[in-house]
Amino acid sequence: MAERIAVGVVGCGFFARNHLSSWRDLAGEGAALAAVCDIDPAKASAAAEVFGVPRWYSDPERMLAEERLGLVDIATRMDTHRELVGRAIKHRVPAIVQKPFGPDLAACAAMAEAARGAGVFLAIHENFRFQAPMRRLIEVVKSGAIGEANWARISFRTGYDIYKGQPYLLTEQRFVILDLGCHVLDLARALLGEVEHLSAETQRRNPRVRGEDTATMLLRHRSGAVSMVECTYESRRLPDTFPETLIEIEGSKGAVMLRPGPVMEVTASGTLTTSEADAPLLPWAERPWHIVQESVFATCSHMLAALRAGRSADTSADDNLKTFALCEAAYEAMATGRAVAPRVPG
Ligand code: NAD
Ligand code: 89V
Repeated sequence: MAERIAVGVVGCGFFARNHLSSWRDLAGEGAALAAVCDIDPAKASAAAEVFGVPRWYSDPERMLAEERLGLVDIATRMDTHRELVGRAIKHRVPAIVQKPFGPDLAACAAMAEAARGAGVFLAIHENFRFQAPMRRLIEVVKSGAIGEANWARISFRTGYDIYKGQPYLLTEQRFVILDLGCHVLDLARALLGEVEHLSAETQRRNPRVRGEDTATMLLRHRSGAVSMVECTYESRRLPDTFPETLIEIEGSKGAVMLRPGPVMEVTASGTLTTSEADAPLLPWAERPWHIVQESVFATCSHMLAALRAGRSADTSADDNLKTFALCEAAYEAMATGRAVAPRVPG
C-alpha cells in the first residue's frame, strides 16, 4: 500500500464533486480525503457528508493550520487562486489549482514564482490532455506513426447550456479564451509543441453573455507546424458533440483524426485504422460529462504520482504559464489585429 497522503479540497461548488469523487476513488493509491472547505458552510458540510470526509471548514487558513495535509486541491474560481495558493505556500502544502490558473498572466507568474522560490509543488488541474482519447492521440503522435506532425485543427464547438451549471460565465469580461481556450491551446502545445506566434479573431454571438463566446486562432509552432485552434459555446450544429474536442492532425507520413463518438482514425503506411476512443464511464459519472469526469480522475492520479515521485506535474505551474501566455497572446492578437508571439514570464 502506497504511503497515505492527506488531501484537503477547497471549494465545494459545481465542479468539485468530480474532484471529491476522484480523490475518494484514489484511496487505493494512498489518497485520503481529510477535510473539505468552502466559505459557504452549507456547501462544505454537505460535501463532507456526501463524501464521508471527516472534517469540514469555512476558513481555508484554519484548515491549512489545523490539518496535516500532504496536498491541497483548490477547486475554486480563478479570482480566488492567488490568495489560496499564497496560503498553501505559506503552510508549505503542495497544491493543485483548477484552470484557468489565474485571471491574468501577472497573477499566474506571481503564483508560479512564489512556488518556485519556496520549493513547493504547484500544479494546474488542466485536464484536457489527460482525457482518455487525448492520451491515446498524444501517444500516436509521439510514436512517429504519422511522421512529423505538421498541420492540425483542434476544435471544441458546442451549444450545450453550460450557463445552467456555471451561471458566472455569463458575466466574465474575458470569457471563452480563458475558460475553454486554455484547454484547446494546451492541447495544441501537448500535440505540436511550443508556439512561435498566433493570430486570433473573437466573436460574441450570444447577446446574453458579456465577453467573447467564440475564438478562432491560427498558430505557427516552432517546429514549423501550423494549427487552427477553435472554441465556442455558441454553435447550433447537430449532433452537439459536447464535451468532445474534435481533432485532425496531418503528418509527413500519415494522419490521425478524432471524430465524433469519439472515434479515432489513424492513417499510417497508407492504411486507415478506425477504433472507438471513448472514455470509460466511471461509476459516479454521467453522460455527456463522462469524458471530462474520467479526465479529472486521471489528472488527480497523475498529480499524486508526480508528488510521490518528487517531480513536477506535466501541467506544473511553470508549464501552464506557457499555455496562459497563449491565452494572453490571443487577446492581444484580437485587439491589435496582428500575430503575437507569446511572452512567457520567469
Ligand atoms: P462554483 O462557483 O460553483 O464553485 C466555487 C466554490 O468555491 C463556491 O462554492 C464558493 O463558495 C467557493 N469559494 C470561493 N472562494 C472561496 C475561498 N476563498 N475559500 C473556500 N471556498 C471558496 O465554481 P465551479 O463551476 O465549481 O468552478 C470552479 C473552477 O473549476 C473554475 O475555475 C472553473 O473554470 C473550473 N472548472 C473546470 C472544469 C474542467 O473541466 N477542468 C469544468 C468546470 C469548471
Ligand atoms: O473546463 C470547463 O470549464 C468545462 C468543460 C466542459 C469545457 O470542461 O466547462
